[in-house]
Amino acid sequence: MSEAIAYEREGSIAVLKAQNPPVNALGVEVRKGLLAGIERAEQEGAKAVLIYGEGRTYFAGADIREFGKPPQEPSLPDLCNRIEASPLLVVSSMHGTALGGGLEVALSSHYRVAVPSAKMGLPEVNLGILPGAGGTQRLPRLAGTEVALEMITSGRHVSAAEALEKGIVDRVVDGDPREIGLSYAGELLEQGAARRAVGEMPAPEAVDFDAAYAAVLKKGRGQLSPATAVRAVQAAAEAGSFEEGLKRERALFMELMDSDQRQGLIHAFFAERAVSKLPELEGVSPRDVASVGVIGGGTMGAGIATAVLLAGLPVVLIEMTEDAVAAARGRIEGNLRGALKRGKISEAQFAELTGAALTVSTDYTALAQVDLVVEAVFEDMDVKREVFGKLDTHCKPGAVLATNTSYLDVDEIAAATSRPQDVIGLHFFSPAHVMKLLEVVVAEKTAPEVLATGFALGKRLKKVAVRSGICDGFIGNRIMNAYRKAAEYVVLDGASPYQVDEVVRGFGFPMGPFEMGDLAGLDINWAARKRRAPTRDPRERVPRFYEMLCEGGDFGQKTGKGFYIYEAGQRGGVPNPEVAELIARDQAQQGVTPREFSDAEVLRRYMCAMVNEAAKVVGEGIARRPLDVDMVMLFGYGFPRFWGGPLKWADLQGLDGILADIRAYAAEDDFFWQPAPLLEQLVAEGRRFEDLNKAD
Ligand code: T1G
Repeated sequence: MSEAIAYEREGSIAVLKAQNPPVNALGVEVRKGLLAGIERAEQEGAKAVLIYGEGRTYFAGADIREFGKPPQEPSLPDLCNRIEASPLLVVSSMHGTALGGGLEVALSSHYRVAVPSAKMGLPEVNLGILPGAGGTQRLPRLAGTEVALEMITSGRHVSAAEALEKGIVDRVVDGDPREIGLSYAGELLEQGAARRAVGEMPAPEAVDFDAAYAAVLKKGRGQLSPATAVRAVQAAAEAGSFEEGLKRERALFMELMDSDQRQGLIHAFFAERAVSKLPELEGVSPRDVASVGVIGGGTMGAGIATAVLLAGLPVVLIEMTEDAVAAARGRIEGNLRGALKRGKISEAQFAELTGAALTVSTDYTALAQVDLVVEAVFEDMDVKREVFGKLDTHCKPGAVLATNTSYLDVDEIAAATSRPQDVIGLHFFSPAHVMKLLEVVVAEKTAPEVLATGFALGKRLKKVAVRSGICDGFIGNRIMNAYRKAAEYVVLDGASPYQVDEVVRGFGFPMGPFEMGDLAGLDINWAARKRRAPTRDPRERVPRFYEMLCEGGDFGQKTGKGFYIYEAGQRGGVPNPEVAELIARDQAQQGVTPREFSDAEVLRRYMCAMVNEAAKVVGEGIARRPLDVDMVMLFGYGFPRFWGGPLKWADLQGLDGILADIRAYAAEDDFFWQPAPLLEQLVAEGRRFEDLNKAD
């Protein structure tokens, strides 16, 4: 018997206990152990088999780390079929998260019991695949086609109560998984209950699978796995037999397993968990944070305060005037009312969070006891340095002083205090109580435990915290400026901004750069462009149609007009015809002869600019690893998760092709298109960004 599965006998019941921490993933040793356990129980004349997991959970799925490696027997589909075919009564007792192959093992069991806190689901689509061990054939037989389609295409984890109501589990009982499993199996034996093989149940009802496929494909914005999973469930209803359905499931599973999107999504799964693992934080304990101060109650300050309150920490927010105090409290209450409406908090919690947990004041002495402060005032160096001077005066020794600046030099801000070692950048993204990304910006003198405190707060706020060094725009905004420039250059040279937006949406982004500009407010970027103008390199091409639009007072959605025109009550905008005139005037003034751009070339230039700047950010050590950039772009800039991020995408495309294109573009503009030294090095050494992720 393998170590991963322990075999015990409780009377006529053989007990197979999974012991493969942390999540009892169904790796080869677990599979071997389960198969050997079933066979031994049959040989020993047991009457029933109980399968359960030791530790925090029942099987949380196949072992994702085995993907892409040579397959090892027994395969999970074969194991599930073997469990189902056993002449003994097989009972699964579930706790924690019974997911993917884990739920498939339970579905191949003859009876299922779960503790009330258990969650279960088939989330394989989130990894770019589909349930490949019978889940697409057994779940619809047990719960019906519609339920199976919804659970499999969404990857949603359902509660034990919902699973009971849908017939996925037979019983929900509180207690220890082993004990409730044994008593249920014992009861079934006493009743002489028959084996119930889900695979032998009638085929599920057919539905309009083409309509389901089209709807799921549209919702996926280019992700293939959910739509492909519809075809697998369709086979359950239409393949004519369970075995034929399994064959169809297998073929579709292998198709997705060989896809780039599978690689992108698996990369995202592990990268999301790796970003907070930094060598410099090993053995470093964060400072305790039991209360947080926020300076500034505008959209960002109020969003940050809301995120902190929702994480269960009291907030002291400071504003300049009583009117501003009232406005800030209003914004926070508005955010929390939204959470109440979405059922995230109860009425009682709303009262608590807007009551005792929240102090809004003009008096900095109210910050005397807080453990960490986040400054979120106007993006101006003098204003920020003045605030940090006050924080230095009023905050207790050891308090962490954080700035939410999105561009300014954190070292210069820290120098406004007597304790630069306690200063760090915590760059939230708007709306701060919704967006998952948090750039943790390390200044020259930031102490290791202050960095650790930034990451600990990020975890407490359920953010994806990514370490960033200091440069203009840190990781995300710096890269965004590059691909936004590339977008403006193709427009100046002849493409339409609406073609660019459509192409970028087609790639999987929720919005194109010009739509995004209109949403964020064109005046924000205009201010940054004006700030940079005095120090801009004269060799840099500068499209002026953007400025022309802003000079006309058109800032996008907030003024009802920008690159698009927004009618009140209408979702989205329609192209603003004045924009074409501004572009034509800009082309004439700059002596540009416009030309046609194919969608493919528009996308290639956009992505090459993103990858090139990202490679510079990694090469300069601003981002520690390529995966850090990928996570910033996924969680802060809408980069489609199924590509894994710009540098994973680049690896999948082939770096030599990307470098060759950048060099070709440099023939037109060798200032913007300067190949990143890291990209040239990797191509020269025949390596990929992935190799640098592993190096750390
Ligand atoms: N395989 C390998 N490692 C896994 C794993 C898995 N399935 N699930 C988690 N881990 C690791 C994870 O990397 C981390 O490692 C540690 O466990 C704790 O995880 C045929 C083929 C279970 C809800 O998609 O959703 O079955 O970072 O930090 O927040 O149909 O992990 O500590 O080194 O996430 O409490 C389907 C994936 C697989 C579930 C726990 N299953 N896992 O969340 O902890 S495909 C899934 C999760 C499949 C079959 C197909 C979550 C969790 P480390 P964690 P958590």
